[in-house]
Amino acid sequence: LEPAYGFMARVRLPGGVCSPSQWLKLDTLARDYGGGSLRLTTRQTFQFHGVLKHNLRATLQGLRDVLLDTKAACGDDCRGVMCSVNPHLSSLHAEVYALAKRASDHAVPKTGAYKEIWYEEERVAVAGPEEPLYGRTYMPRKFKIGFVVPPINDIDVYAQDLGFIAIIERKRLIGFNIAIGGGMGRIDRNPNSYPRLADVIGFVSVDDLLATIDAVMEVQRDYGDRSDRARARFKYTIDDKGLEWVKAEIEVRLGFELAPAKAFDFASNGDTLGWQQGEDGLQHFTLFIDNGRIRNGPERRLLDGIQAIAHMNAGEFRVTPNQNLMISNLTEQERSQIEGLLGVHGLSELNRGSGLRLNAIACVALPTCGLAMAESERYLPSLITKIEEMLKRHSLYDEPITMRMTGCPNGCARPYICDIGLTGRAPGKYNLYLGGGFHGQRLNQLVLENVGEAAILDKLGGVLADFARDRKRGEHLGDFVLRAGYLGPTQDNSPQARS
Ligand code: SRM
Ligand code: SF4
Repeated sequence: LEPAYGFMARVRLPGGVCSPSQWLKLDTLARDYGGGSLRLTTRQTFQFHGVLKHNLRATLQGLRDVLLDTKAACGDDCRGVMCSVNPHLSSLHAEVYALAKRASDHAVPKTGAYKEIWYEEERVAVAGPEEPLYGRTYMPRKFKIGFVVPPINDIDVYAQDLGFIAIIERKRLIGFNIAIGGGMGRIDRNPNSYPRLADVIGFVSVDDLLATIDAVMEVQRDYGDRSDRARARFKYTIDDKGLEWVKAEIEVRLGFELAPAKAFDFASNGDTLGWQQGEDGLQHFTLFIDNGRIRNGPERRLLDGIQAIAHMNAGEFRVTPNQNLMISNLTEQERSQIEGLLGVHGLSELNRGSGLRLNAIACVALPTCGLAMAESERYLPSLITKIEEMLKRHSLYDEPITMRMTGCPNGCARPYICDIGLTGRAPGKYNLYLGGGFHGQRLNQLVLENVGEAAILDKLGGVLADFARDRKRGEHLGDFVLRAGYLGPTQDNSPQARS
């Protein structure tokens, strides 16, 4: 007799887009095999937790039935490709999304092993190498690609191994600035590991997109450190070899020099909640989902409510990089119907939190993550309730403040690029980081190490009081903290920060 092994299954969903019928299948699989819970992730996809080993095939075959799979959702390969969800620029978003999907299909491993194992299909002989990009050894470690459409840096492009920043001229997509070497993971008290923001190294036209992906991934494939897993991410290859060296190597493989990067501007990295109208007149609704967890609870039946909306078979579902859900491309009539369903299921009030809560995200952590050292998803909402009391006192309740919590320093909720970052050290103990850039352009810095809730609230209480009193008009908390001199010399060990 074997123990009842439970697994996490993560879906591959480029850009976070799925149809209502795909949603209904995901909903059914969550109810049948995932303990009635669907988890939206920070890379715009779904996770099922606690899938028993004997249900894994049925789960993956269920996904196959609606043209979804879990390929490259984990592993040393190109992970889920992210894409901005800006509904105002409907046609541009559609164009960039189509390219993100192409990029994902291009970079996904081609092995037939997945079909043999999970779909029980016969092995098929292939002409030529089975994995032209990955070879026999794949990448040294995971590799993450994302596409962003300014001005909203919702995907946190500076946290990607390879980020593409859409450049729009006269309302046309002309190409992408390339950002390389972002990453969050660090190991506490190990100066050899650090979060790093991606560097923008140039511009490529749309036609050169796939070749650029190949060239950048090949450089990391060939030069990434395979002897030390902790140093195997692309950010370290860049710092070890030098940015100029890596750029030159990419250009050699491309066969041309990259054009200089073009100007662009970001304004935020959060989601705009509620209804928005796209340039094509269609309606889009973004619903706040607390830390991405969708299930039926005593307070509200979230899974049932969204299932009812999916049954309308209208529009499209989009998982946002902030673990929220957008239902997009709706007519006025569909909007009214959805408003009715949101009301019936008590979902409209989800979007009515403080500016802090609506801009907060937490990683899964306990009880399912084997690497967690402290609570995150289950703890952040109650911590926010306590901070909200201070926000009310200082008339900051509606102020958009980005806060991100993780149960360990790996950084799955990208906690090093927000106003208030907390990373778990031990049960009930966290590192507190402040001073990050509101649109993901600057890393925050360590201000308290390995402390409990009382110390966190005490520190934040002082900072928020000063912020309310002394901030400049429109100034974000991270910028204020930096200007007001709360931060000492940078604690960030990356050569980027030291320079
Ligand atoms: Fe992550 C490992 C959850 C986004 C950095 N991450 C894990 C594992 C699989 C734990 C494990 O290896 O045993 C977690 C599963 C927990 C669970 O119970 O479900 C996990 N990561 C998540 C998710 C679900 C967090 C969330 O609450 O949404 C995100 C799923 C993304 C997806 O759909 O693919 C998630 N992880 C990220 C991000 C954010 C991003 O990519 O934008 C990062 C930081 C960016 C980066 O990669 O640098 C991230 N996860 C890590 C790391 C540290 C990597 C490193 O370079 O050191 C690990 C640990 C590892 O790889 O060894 C990790
Ligand atoms: Fe697990 Fe750490 Fe990632 Fe949170 S940050 S999901 S605790 S690996």
